[in-house]
Amino acid sequence: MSLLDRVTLNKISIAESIVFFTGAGVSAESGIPTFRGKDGIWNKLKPEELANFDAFLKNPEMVWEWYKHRKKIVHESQSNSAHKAISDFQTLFSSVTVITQNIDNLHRRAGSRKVFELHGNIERNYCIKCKAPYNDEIILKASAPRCKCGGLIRPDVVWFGEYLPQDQFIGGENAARNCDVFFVVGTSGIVYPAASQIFVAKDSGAFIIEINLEESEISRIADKSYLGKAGEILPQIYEEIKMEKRKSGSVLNS
Ligand code: BV8
Ligand code: ZN
Repeated sequence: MSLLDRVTLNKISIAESIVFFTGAGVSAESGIPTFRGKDGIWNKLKPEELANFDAFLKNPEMVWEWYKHRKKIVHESQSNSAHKAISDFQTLFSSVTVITQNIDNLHRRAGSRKVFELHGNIERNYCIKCKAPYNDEIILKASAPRCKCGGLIRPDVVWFGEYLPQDQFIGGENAARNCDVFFVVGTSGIVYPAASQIFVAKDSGAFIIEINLEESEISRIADKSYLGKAGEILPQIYEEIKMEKRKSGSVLNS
């Protein structure tokens, strides 16, 4: 029983450029907890208390405890079938871009080559004073690791009230402005300015396809919504598009 109706199948098959805009839901099946929703991590902890710079300065040990816990989860996790299907789209289309709000690096680990990380990457750290980069080695040795210059080291993620990395944001926005099909996968769509890129795609005429367990802030502007697990829906969409492109003789390389 095919998942894609004729219109959606055509829209995707003839597309030149595809973008996948992802949130925590795309990594849920890798065992990485989402933020909101019934078992979200932010039900227990308040983001303001942890994912912000003032909280970090006030209590670096507590914030580091949370991030070390999350680093461990990410380190032990694998990319899942949703990340893999997104990577496999690169064999069907010459232009596939991922714009992710996630900090878990799982898209790259699954083979996606063009990834814009709007909220940073938990596998990187830097000194707040001299910006020197640090890998996790020093992090694991201290409750509030410090740089040689004496500055506190922090995770390279974007906290509330902080600007997003300009190069990543502009890269994502350009991709959103110039794509034919824009998938929105596993995001509640409430965090800005990241979520604004969905509206950039919409206003630029892209066909918006949402994949989520439930309705979200984005559902009202989606041209098509698929309710269910990204790890089940995306591989099925990939297979149906691959078949369609094989029929029309336009598969890049499999
Ligand atoms: C900014 C950090 C400019 C790393 C995150 C008051 C004060 C200050 C700022 C604000 C304010 N009010 C509003 C703002 C702006 C604020 C904001 O948008 N707040 C929201 C909460 C209202 N934004 C900011 O502060 C941004 N910066 O504005 O700077 C500025 C500068 C100076 C002064 C003022 C302004 C920075 C935002 C980045 C914050 N950092 N994380 C970390 O520790 O992780 S946010 C956090 O939310 C994550 O990055 C996450 O990616 C992001 C979005 O969440 P989602 O990915 O959507 O995850 P969520 O759990 O919400 O949803 C998961 C979805 O998946 C659900 O819909 C679920 O149904 C679905 N799902 C689950 N399983 C599956 C699934 N779908 C499919 N398959 C499944 N299996
Ligand atoms: Zn330093």
